[in-house]
Formats: sequence, C-alpha cells, structure tokens
Amino acid sequence: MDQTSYRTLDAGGIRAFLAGLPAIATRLGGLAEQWQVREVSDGNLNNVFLITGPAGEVCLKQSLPHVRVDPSWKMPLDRTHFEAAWLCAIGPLVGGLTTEYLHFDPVLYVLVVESLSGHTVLRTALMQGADWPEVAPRIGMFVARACFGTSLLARPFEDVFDARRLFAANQALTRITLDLVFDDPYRDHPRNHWHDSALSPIVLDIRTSAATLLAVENLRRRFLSQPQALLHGDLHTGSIMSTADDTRVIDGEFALYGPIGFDCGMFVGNLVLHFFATPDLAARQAVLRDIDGFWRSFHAQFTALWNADDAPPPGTLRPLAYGPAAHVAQQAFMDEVMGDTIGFAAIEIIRRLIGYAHTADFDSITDPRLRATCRAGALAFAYYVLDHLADMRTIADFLSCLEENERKGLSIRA
Ligand code: SR1
Ligand code: MG
Repeated sequence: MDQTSYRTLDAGGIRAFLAGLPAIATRLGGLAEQWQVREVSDGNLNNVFLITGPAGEVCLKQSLPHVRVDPSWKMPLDRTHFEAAWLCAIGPLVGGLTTEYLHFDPVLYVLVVESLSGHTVLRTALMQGADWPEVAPRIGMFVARACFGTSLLARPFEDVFDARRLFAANQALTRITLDLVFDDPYRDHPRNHWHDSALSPIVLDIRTSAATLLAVENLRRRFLSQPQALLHGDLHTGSIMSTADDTRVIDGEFALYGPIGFDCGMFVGNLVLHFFATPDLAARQAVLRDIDGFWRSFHAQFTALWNADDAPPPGTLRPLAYGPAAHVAQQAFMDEVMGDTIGFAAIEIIRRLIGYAHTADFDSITDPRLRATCRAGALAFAYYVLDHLADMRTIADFLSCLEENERKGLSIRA
C-alpha cells in the first residue's frame, strides 16, 4: 500500500497528516512533535482522536473498513465523506448548533472538525443528573433549521434533487438503519439481545401483534420513501454534545433524505429511554418538559421559517394559495411530522432495548431487579404506543401516556 492509499492512522500518522495541512497546523500551533494525540473513540463505527497543540485543539475522525466494535462486520469507508457533506450542507443553516468543519481527506477518509472537549455527550450528562432546560429547545431549533433549509420549501427542486442524489449513495449506513432499527427487532436475529428475561413476554407480544407490525411496516416504508429533508439520521442523545449554554449536534454520518419525523422521533425516543432509566422524580418531570419543549421549539421555528419569506428565493415552490387554505395545508404537514415523530420514537426505544445497539442509560441502575423493571417499562410503553398509533396523534397524547406510566411506575418502584 503506497502513501496515497488508505491506511488507518496511528498517533504518528495523525501528526504527519495534520502537519501537511497549513491552516490546521497553525490552529494547533508549535511543532507536530509537540502535539498530543488522545484517542476518544466512543461510537460503534469510527476511530476518533483529539489533537492538542500549544495554540488549540482539533478533532479527527477516520472511517475504518469495518464496524469499530466488531471488526468482522465489514463496511465501506465512505461514511466520513457523507458526514463531511452533511456538515457542509447544514452548517450554514443551523447558526452554531453543530461543530465547525475544517477538512476532509477523500483518500484516508479522515474528517477534521472543531474540538468540543469542553462539552459533554448529552446522554452522559443526563445520566450524571444534569438538568439543562435549554438543550431540548435548541435541538428543536436545530432540526427545524436543518430540515427546512434542505427541503423543497426553501430551495429549488433542482438543488434538492442534486442533494438527494448525493445522499442517496449513503447506502451502507442506510442499510444499517433499515436492518437494525426496522427489521431485526421484529424477528429472531443473532444480532438481537436483551439482558433481562422480564422483557421476553413483551418481545413476544410485539412480534405477534398485527397492529404493531403494520405500524412498523408503514414507518419503515415512510423512512425510505418520504425524502422531505436532509436528516441527521442518527439523532440520539449520544450524537449531541452540550454544556448548559452551548449545544452541538455531531456525527452526521447516517445523513439521508427522509421524513423529518425520523430525526424528531430518534431524539424523543432517547429522552424517553432516559425517563425510564432515571430513578429521580424531578429528572423524569424534566424529561416530560424537554419533550414538550423540543416539539414546541421545532414547530415554532419550522412554521416561522415557512411563513417568513415575503419573497421566496427564485425557483422555490411559491405559495399558490394564501389565507385559511394555506394554513390548513401547513397544519396538515406539521401533523404528519408529529405522527411520524411518535411512531419513530417508539421504534427507536424498541431497537435500543432488544436489538443490536443498546444505550448506556440503564447501566447506572445497580439493583438488577429494578433495572429489569425499568427496561420492561420502557419496552411496554413503546409497544403500547405502536399498538395504539392510530389514536395517538399528538405530542400531548404521547406525554399523557408517559405521565400515566409515571403514575403506575411509582407503585412499581416503591
Ligand atoms: C453498527 S452501527 C450500530 C448503531 O450505532 C450507530 O450510532 C447507529 O445508531 C447504529 O444503528
Ligand atoms: Mg454516531
């Protein structure tokens, strides 16, 4: 393999690579030999490093030819290419709610971005008891701006179709989502696992409920056939880094054109996982507040952008009707996104409990019986939502159902 071919970089290789990028070398300052290279790989797929110099710090992410946590699971390298393209597409739209793009190398599949080492992964912060009421509304704003700005509502169809073609090639990661989120959990598959036998009867119920399976099929089809906007594609609480005052969405490697409610639902589903994993009443109330705050912020920002343009950019879909009819059509669209959000949230909860990729939320519960009860509560809630999806059309319905669970849960935990 010659020097122009892909190779997995170690600390020495990273120093040499960055030394060849004048803008980044200047940002780090000093000499390459002085730069500290620290591996911080945390996700399932890639190697991630923080590089610190006398003047500054950057974050470097490199695709591996396999899943990082399972080298036998081979994977094409192009995911950092799609993450770079996502970052360049949404960065100008979201007003500082993501990380700064610095460089992409198409041979090494290396992406260099601003370091966020002063921030904490939101899932970790929640598990540590952080209560940051502004974070969920910021994520609502992020999704609204990124989705509106990449949709037919803001751009000529020619631009949108070009972007759709680009991201339609992100097939390896879309396949992961299709299989791991929408398919494996609903049948026997060696990648599935769950820790507590208390979940087994609920898994059986899910897999034998016609209403639930039809809801999943419908959402699966919508995931692939409703290219409404450029999505993050994996917007769980591990894809968000935050402080109390500053929130950034990272890790857009799963980016694709899809239904806006998919990003909303992933975020809401992961908040619900935290709801069931925390023994603290105030923290559970904070989750209810955050889901409500997220949706209100998303809805307000998306409709404000939609209604703001007195003079829409040339080539975009100018309104043909104004007044009440237009309002009804807009409301119908937002309701559709809300219905998708609820369904995708339930699907995300299920796959995080019985599929391949679990989350750490429940690991902080030390009592095994309580941990099993909490996981079973989350799974039963998601099953209930999917089984009653036709009746659960609003975020208020969804929150009422969660509050009802809270009342029952109190007696279980006592
Ligand atoms: C093999 S990748 C498994 C999961 O990790 C990513 O973060 C996505 O959530 C994916 O489903
Ligand atoms: Mg990720």
